[in-house]
Amino acid sequence: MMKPVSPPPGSLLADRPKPLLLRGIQVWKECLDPLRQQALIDALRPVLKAAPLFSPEVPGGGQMSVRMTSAGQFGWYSDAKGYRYAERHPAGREWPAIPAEVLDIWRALTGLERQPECCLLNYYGEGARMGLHQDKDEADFSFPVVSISLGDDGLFRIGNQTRGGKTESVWLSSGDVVVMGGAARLTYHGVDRIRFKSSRLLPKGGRINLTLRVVT
Ligand SMILES: O=C(O)CCC(=O)C(=O)O
Repeated sequence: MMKPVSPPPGSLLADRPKPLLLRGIQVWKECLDPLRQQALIDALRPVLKAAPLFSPEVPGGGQMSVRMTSAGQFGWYSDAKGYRYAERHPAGREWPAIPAEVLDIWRALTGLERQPECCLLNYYGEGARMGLHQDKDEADFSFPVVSISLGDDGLFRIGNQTRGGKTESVWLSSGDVVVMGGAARLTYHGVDRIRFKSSRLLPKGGRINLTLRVVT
């Protein structure tokens, strides 16, 4: 199991309660205060301008209900040919850099020098969901995945290391951060639904999830 980092005084995690541990997944409730959440939204605005959201196709046909974009050296991408990382946005431009405010959270939660190469931004509008899946398009599973929730509440479902079996769920609220590392790195997970307009962080409602991953 990946041990939670010990926060130095004054750091992002100082005075925060210890994370919940659900099947080895760390759930840091209320990790980011409202000011930090707003600073993240402000930092994401230029990312969304440079790399607008798109609706990825899924290999079996159809489109995901979640709209996506990325920042970093690689963006996560899906179309009829399959799931993969791409060096460019579908419109042809390189992905914008990952904002420093986001990298600070990665560093505080993982204690790693190595930086993530992809910050996938998922936007859940009303009715959007994400089915149970593993994050396994990366080269090295010894690096954790860090996942930041902003905006409306989302019902996060946690499964097992293989498909099927019993699952358990937890509501993720704005400012919560999830770390999937160690033996929990390949745990199946997904988002069943959001509580649309449960938060006022995003003026038009919805949920943003930032998923940080080392890719190569
Ligand atoms: O939205 C979330 O909380 C999870 C996102 C996710 O599972 C993914 O991008 O792989």
